[in-house]
Amino acid sequence: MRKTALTASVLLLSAILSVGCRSSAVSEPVKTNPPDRKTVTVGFSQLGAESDWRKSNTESMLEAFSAENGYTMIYKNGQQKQSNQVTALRMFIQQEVDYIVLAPETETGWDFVLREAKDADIPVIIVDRRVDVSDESLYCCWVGSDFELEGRKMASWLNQFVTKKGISASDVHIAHIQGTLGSTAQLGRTKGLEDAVREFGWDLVASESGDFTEVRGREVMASFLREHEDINVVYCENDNEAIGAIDAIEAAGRRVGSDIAKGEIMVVSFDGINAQAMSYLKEGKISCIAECNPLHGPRVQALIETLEDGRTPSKYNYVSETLFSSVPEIKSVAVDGIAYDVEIVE
Ligand code: GYE
Repeated sequence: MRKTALTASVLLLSAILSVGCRSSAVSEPVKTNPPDRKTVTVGFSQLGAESDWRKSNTESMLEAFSAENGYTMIYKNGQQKQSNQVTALRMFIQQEVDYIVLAPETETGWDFVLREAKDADIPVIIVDRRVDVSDESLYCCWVGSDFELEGRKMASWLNQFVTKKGISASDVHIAHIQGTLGSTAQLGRTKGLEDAVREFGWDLVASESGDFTEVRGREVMASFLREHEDINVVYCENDNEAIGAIDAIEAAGRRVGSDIAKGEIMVVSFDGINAQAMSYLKEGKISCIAECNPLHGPRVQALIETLEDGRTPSKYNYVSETLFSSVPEIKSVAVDGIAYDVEIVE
């Protein structure tokens, strides 16, 4: 049993968990002054350190949950293994932390350990990717990106691009470097592309996971190039994969860029946090990047502050994001009748 001092928060939690699912777009969090209350202990299970996005995300979390802001953070890096994350969560439960924050690698396999956290009356906040559990009350709330929307925005951009250039759909030969299979970011971005392939009739030449890393991006692209001569677009599910893919394309003696008609291979990707990827974007080596914002520390902090104040946060909290491109002609994309601006980077 947890200490009596936590009874109030236990009652509060039951109230929170009984509230149905709501969703909202989160506005940018405002930095708050250290709250006038006891130090709150947070156990944070990060999935790994596979990409620049992940590194920024971890830094943002560590900065938000500082002693100065009234927190003790216990941080655990799962090293890309779900079993490590499950062990971390069990350790947090044993330590009777006030909150657990979980950035899960893949969506499935969380029911048991989240049930253990619920039985111990510890609220769990999911950040970035989602969990697929049979009982949504096993976690309190989630904050992150709409990955399918990111993919659909990218597909809409690509459709406008090829249409404007007069390239017919059957001449669009796409190589697809996926993220970690079964992660929400992969599932959403892959769905965005595959739906568009069906809708527009593009040629999806090959798909394989690059695990969101530069090394795998390079390997996967090199093998795609050995097997397929006609690739003219590479859809990378993050910037690290794109950097690796560009290396492989150049090592094979091909040029990257948006001039498909002249034999260039066009690279598009996701994130927009890696400095090298942003300079590749300016140089035209990457043609379009769908932004994915990793700075969730203050957002998770705001959710915990809401709970500490005895209020109920929205269950699903989406971050708004843009598209960055070095191709000046496309100024906005439309998904489900909603227009999204493209930020032209020069
Ligand atoms: O896009 C990628 C990272 O889940 C949004 O994971 C995250 C993704 C991000 O490794 O770079």
